[in-house]
Amino acid sequence: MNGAVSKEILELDEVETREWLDSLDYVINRRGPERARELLAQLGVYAQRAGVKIPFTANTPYINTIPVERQPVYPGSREIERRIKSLVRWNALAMVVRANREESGIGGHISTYASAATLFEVGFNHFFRARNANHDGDIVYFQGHASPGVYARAFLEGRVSEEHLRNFRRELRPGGGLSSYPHPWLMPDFWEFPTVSMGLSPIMAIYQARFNRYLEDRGLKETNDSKVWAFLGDGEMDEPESMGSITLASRERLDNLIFVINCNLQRLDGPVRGNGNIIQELEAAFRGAGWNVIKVIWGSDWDPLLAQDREGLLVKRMGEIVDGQWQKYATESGAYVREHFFGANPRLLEMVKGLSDEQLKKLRLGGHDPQKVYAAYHAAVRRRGAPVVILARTIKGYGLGESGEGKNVTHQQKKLNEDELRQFRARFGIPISDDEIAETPFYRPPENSREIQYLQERRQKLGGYVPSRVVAVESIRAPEEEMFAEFYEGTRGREASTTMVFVRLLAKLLRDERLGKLIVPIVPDEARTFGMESLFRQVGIYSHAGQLYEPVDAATLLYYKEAKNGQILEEGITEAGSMSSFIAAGTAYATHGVNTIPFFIFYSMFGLQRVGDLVWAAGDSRCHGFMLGGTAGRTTLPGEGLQHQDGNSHLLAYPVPNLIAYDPAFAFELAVIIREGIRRMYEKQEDVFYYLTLMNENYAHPPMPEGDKIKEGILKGMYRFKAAEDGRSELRAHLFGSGAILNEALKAQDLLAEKYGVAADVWSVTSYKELYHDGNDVERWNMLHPAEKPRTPYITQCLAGDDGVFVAATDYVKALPDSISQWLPGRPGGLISLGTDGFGRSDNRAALRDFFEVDHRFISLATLGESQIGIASEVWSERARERESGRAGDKE
Ligand SMILES: Cc1ncc(C[n+]2csc(CCOP(=O)(O)OP(=O)(O)O)c2C)c(N)n1
Ligand SMILES: [Mg+2]
Repeated sequence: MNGAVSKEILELDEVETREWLDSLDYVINRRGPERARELLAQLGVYAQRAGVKIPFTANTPYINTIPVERQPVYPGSREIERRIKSLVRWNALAMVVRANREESGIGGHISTYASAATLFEVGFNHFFRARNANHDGDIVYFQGHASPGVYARAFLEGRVSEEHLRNFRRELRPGGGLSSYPHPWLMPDFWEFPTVSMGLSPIMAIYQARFNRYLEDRGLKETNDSKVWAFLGDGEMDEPESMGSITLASRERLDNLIFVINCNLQRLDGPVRGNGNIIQELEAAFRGAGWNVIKVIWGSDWDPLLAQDREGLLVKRMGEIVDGQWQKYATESGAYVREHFFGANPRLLEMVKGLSDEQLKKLRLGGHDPQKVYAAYHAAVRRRGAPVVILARTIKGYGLGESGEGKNVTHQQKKLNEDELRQFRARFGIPISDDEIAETPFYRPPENSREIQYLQERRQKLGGYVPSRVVAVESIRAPEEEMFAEFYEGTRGREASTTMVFVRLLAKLLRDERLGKLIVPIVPDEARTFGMESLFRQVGIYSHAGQLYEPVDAATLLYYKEAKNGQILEEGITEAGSMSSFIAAGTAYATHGVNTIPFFIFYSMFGLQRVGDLVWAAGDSRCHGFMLGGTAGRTTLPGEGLQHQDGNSHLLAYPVPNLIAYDPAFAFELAVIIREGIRRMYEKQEDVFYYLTLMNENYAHPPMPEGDKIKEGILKGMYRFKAAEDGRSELRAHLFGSGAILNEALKAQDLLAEKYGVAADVWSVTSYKELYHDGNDVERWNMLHPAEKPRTPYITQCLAGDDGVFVAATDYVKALPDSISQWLPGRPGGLISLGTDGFGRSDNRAALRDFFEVDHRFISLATLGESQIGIASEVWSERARERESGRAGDKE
């Protein structure tokens, strides 16, 4: 009985559904889709009022966004492009297989490019424009693990030799090789952007697209027509950096930005979302964030089936399957797909009854169908008002058949046996004979072949080769010395922090006629912390929209001024985003031929420690510019405590090879360093960048000491700031101080002289890192030139002839001064280092310097202890009293 009723209801449902759909068809045909949309929206409101709960969904059905009828005609020769793509596939595979055959464990990836080939090739043949004299070109971030495909194409283009291919991942071989992944540092004429650390390329691409706008809005460069493409993995989207800034892109209406996410549903270990659906998940997130989403799920083979699917049964079935199951279908036979996918409903089975199992197995996915990919790119470059993300479904290891297609292990697949190679060759029609196959030779058709001619002609039409990194920029002269004169003179007794000095210097640079417009101040919501709010008014905060509101502080002098030609990038609370802007601005000399000079100022603890991998990418990118760690120093920043007090960043600067780090104490040091930085990076075009720490402790800044070696000393890492007054004393000491702690060394100098008759010289150590590298370079040279007169490290030269006690005090960890102790004259290892190892505390400066034992008393104590003269007891008894009263706490 029940069954009969439900059957009736089912029939009724069907009739009703058909009536509604017919009505909708009528509206679409007579009045167009716009009217249909209005009606649907009104229906939604009406239903909600009537108490019908409409579930929120940001998703569209699991089908292509662009319907067949809207596909543009494919402009090229599909047949030749397929041949070219097959050759790229073969050479990419061959380079990895050969590299691993020769050197097991050398690595490389086959399956990522195998899934991305069509996505790349359609771009290369039809979209990616190169930068040349007439056009700024497009900016393309290639998925790092797909590099073999990019190299293989460059081989066909004749830009990379066979020897290079043979030396993939063997860069140190004679003749050179190819770097594993995109690294501008290693291949500066080829790669533009390092992308292999997952998540960095999406965030860098977003801020790059925004920076293009900034250049345009500020009249520095016309970039409007150029697009930023980022090719990303679906697994990669789990990195917080990948999606963390997507609302910036939509808020800023970055319609110059296109993400192409290669949704092969797999990452390294297995499925990205075995029990879910990554494409639908990403669609919802990106649509919710205001992006245009174009899904490219099904290839043309599915079009006739979908055309028959009037009731939406097939679409419904497509939407039911989770990704782990899709992956299973991809590895199974056509019979399995028929039984398990179409078999869910007799009408679906009916739909495919004319297709053989073989045909079912070969139903192509959207990301492997040039027609579908072309349609998506064609739409993407034309969309206005919002960024576009293309979600392209592919199969990981496509074409590898039994040896890896869709398998969980495919990411790691690096070797193929002869049989597997033969199958691959046959599938893609590579003209390599059975005799040769075991050798896995590279294959490039003759220059006059249709393939090579077609490919060259396409690239010519698009302005040249991509990727290619071309530096075509005029160098700029460093600012004149006069500009810095006031800083060389000191503050004449007035107390100021190095942060205040820096802001004054920056304001002055911004006013400079020649350089001012090139300066890009970047700040993650800390401008007031650093006293930079005066710059808001002076140069404005960049906003593409201008200022659409009356600022609450409009009546004040320093109001919050946003402007379309504003200069400051006020990024909000995102050090990662700010660092990405820094990279975009600091590499604009290469990307755009514009010498922008970024000054990125941030809470120093949230710099190298927080976004260290982006700093590494900046180094690899040959980025120029100044990073400024504000509120630096573990004991100089009072009150803030454990999370904020930075005693680490200078140590973290050590490993970044081209990052030059300074911890300046005085205005003149800062000025000398910044001038030299501009000279080296923008006049000499050296590929280095700078990290300077700035403090918030106020003190008077002395004038620069007399002497022609002072500037050189500041830059090389140390100079004698104040010699002992009593040069005749037998008790000699050398106190090294840096940053704000230099003042403690100066106080100790007085204390030691007055109370204990010790004559101590005070040295300002502006950079342990510079000293360390100099020492190492010299040691290495000496090792390699045993027969020649040994060279002497700069620090040893500085201290030549000096003896006595050496004590270093720093607001950073002791490892910094320890790193140079081996080069002290006559006393290898004889340096006593005082530093701030351990977690910070919230208290005032005096208490913190006592707690970390870096103040003038401890500097004196260390000196005297070494000189076998004991005031130790005095300091210690004071300490003991405090301990008893419970103040001093634990000392890590
Ligand atoms: C930050 C970071 N973590 C881990 C890796 C190691 N890794 C390289 S590729 C990969 C999987 C990539 O999966 P997906 O993004 O889906 O790309 P696919 O190869 O599937 O196209 C992993 C984990 C990396 N390169 N970077
Ligand atoms: Mg993947």
